[in-house]
Amino acid sequence: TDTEPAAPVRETAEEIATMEVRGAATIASAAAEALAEQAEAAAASGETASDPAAFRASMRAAARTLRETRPTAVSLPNALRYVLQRMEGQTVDELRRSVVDASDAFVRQLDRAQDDLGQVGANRLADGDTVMTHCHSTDALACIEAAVEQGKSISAVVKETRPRQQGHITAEQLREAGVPVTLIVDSAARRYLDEVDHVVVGADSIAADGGVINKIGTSGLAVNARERGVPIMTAAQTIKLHPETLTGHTVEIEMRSESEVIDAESREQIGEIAVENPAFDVTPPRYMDAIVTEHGQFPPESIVALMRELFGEGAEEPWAE
Ligand code: RUB
Repeated sequence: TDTEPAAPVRETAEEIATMEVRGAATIASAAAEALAEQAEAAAASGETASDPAAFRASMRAAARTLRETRPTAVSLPNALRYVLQRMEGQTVDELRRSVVDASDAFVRQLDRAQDDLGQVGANRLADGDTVMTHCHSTDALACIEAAVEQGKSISAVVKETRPRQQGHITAEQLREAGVPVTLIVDSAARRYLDEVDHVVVGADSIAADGGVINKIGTSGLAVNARERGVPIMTAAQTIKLHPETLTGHTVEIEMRSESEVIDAESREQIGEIAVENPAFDVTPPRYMDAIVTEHGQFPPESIVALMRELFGEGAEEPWAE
């Protein structure tokens, strides 16, 4: 059909769904880039090339395809909203230009925000500190890498992060940044908290009450860190702020396949059991010391003011049919 998204959009959607492209910020920039590719393809093909309404419809359809890939990281709909709200023009060429420009601006802004929040997060870390990480977050890594660039010597205890082992990516990138890394299984985290000065995690979404939605296991880590007196920060640029939570909506937690938890043979042998695989959890604001953004650091309870300022006009869905 004429609203079937172009091949690059379908490929990006597939890569997000299969987690070849993963992490909230990376998903957001891939989605924005896919919309630019859709605009180029639609401006060059068939009915959409000469019909502004058909072009707009094809952009909305592409955004819906991208939106449906994974539910939890709000950076994805925030990216789609950013680009589609800036789509304007009378002709297809004007529309195409506006989408490509908005996509470029979004990706530039994302990179700049990550650099800026890295500086803020780095100021929380002192020379000689050991940090503990969970999952793989480019925003969290930006803080640690900025601290290293400031000349601070930082070591890391990296949780492997079952079931997908994103900790391996974190371990490799920290090693490349010159940070000595100790990799541990998730269940060893509490034992190692005694040797740690800060816990640094990322976020997929931040709710209006300051709740931090991040990789499953973050909330347990936060509770343990509090009990041990270790400060925990979440590094999250403001595209992680979830506008719908301003009006009482909750953040959907993605449930992934049981095959990530147990192989078919073991499951068969155990017999009739249930297996569940939630990909994210919610850390209540009282267990989080600071949310580090490109606008500075905030106590979780005060993040709602920033959310109102940046997303106050609400969460419209410009991709709706
Ligand atoms: C990734 C994850 C990351 C956040 C933040 O989960 O929980 O901590 O997305 O990442 P998954 P970033 O691997 O399931 O996508 O700071 O890079 O946006």
